[in-house]
Amino acid sequence: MTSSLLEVFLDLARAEPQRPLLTFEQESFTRGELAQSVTRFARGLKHRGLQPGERVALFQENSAAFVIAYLGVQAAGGVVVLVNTAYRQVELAHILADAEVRACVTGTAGSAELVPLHEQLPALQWLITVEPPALALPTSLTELPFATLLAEGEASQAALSLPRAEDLAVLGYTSGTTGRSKGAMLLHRNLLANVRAVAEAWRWTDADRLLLTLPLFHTHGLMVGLHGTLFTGATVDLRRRFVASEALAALRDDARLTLFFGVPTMYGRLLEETRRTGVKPRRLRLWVSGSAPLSPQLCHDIEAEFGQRILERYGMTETLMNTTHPYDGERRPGTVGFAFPGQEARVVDVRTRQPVAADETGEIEVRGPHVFAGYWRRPDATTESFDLAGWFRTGDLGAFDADGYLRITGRARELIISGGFNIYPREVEEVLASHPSVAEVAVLGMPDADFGEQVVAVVVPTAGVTPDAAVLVEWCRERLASFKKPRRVVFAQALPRNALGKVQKHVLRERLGTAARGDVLAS
Ligand code: MCA
Ligand code: AMP
Repeated sequence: MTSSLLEVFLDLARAEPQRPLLTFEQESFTRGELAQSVTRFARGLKHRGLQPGERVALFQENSAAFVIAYLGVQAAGGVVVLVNTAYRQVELAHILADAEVRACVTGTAGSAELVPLHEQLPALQWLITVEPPALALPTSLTELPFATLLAEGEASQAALSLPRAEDLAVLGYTSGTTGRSKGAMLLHRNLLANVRAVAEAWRWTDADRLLLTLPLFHTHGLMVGLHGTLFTGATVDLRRRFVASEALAALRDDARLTLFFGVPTMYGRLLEETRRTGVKPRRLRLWVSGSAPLSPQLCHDIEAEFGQRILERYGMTETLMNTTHPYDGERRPGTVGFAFPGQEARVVDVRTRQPVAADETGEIEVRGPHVFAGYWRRPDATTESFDLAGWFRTGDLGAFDADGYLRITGRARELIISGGFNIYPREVEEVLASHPSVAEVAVLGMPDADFGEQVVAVVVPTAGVTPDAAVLVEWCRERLASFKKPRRVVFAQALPRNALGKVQKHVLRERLGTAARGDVLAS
């Protein structure tokens, strides 16, 4: 029996090595060429002494090297740690220390962030560089240029064994319900089960070609886009990043493309670009949206302009893809459809934890072979997230309609989703609270036309100090990923609190809704 996606890919490569697989900028790889690079990378790691189960972080933009390293680490028996390239000191130090990564694959910009953190990362031994590092490395860190590692792997005869289904494949960091971000432990069998379900539901075959502009460091781009391609033997046009004009040009010109996956912000920008330029995409077999709610309005506008309806699906780092619109049946806007084949989804009352009737709102729970094995070194958080029957509590609120379509209505946890990136208010609050001019702060998400939601900070200044909003934004940008910085800072004399002293964000939200930019909120 096949135990991993890696195994499926290597089998397909062995069966038909000449078939094209991936293009990225000037590079192109057949299945056989990619498999060969993956094997070399894995042997290089083994030759250097990577042990089974050791963690290797990928802190890198989309590239062919990313794909090679991702599969190569798994082929060497290692565990991949995914890191958003926008992350700065606070996120990086936490994730790389928590995962105790031994190696990190990165480029010039990444090394500039990482090298100053080396004292906080005693387990980090190798920087596997796809470009020259920006700074001289301390003696504790060894540079291994990517090409050197491949050459060492080519010369090495190190034995490789295929991962077992129960082996850990990936740590995907997510903040879950509270506190510091946690590593979701995804096993090889989780990855395989989910990609199988996705391929079946969306009729993905080796005749498909995907335009992939999503970042590979998150679930959507990697575990849907890349995994589906590898699993089905299809092809992918991988881009470094999403640029609406470039994506639209490809969607107009390349008749081989059959699939496009995006977050709603990307669809909003494609629509804007089409309206601005008159350029329309060709018909595709399938357009998919996920990672954040797709408004029915945007869904209808896209259909009016492109002549096709988007299929929406719902997923999470911990569970990969959970539910999807039907491929053939009605793709009902404002809903995320039904559980993928072989998986379950239900809605329960948040107090009794019993399933609720249609049209009643509760917490969404999911169960099945796609659900992760727990949080890395956080048995407490793992226990809290599952019930005894194995249902995983997603922290999302929803309801089934009378026809069984799931509608996501809100979130039980505090989470802002901006352009498909997740932002936990507490992380931004902690950074702002560490600024001397801030006495108290509350961070919340407010509607935004482009990103869906935007980060807004309500700040109570330290007595006698007049803080500068721009300085506070810069303070965040230096410490956190830039997409987490507040788009708006509002000053207040006090924060509304309930009898237990908890900040009442819903009250703030109402006040912010009516306040103009630059207003000082009344307390
Ligand atoms: C970039 N910026 C943002 C965002 N992206 N601000 C708020 N929200 C964002 N999402 C800011 C940057 O910090 C920067 O600010 C400025 O915009 C320009 O940066 P740039 O990188 O050029 O931005 P962009 O190219 O316009 O990016 C927009 C984007 C990108 C293409 C929509 O955000 C993106 O790729 N989103 C996809 C995220 C994704 O893949 N999510 C899936 C997660 P400054 O200049 O001030 O520094 S997986 C998931 O959620 C689950 C499992 C699921 O169901 O899929
Ligand atoms: P993450 O765990 O960081 O990958 O983010 C997962 C979260 O994104 C989910 O828990 C949902 O809140 C949200 N999400 C993903 N897909 C959708 C969707 N189609 N509609 C609404 N929210 C979504």
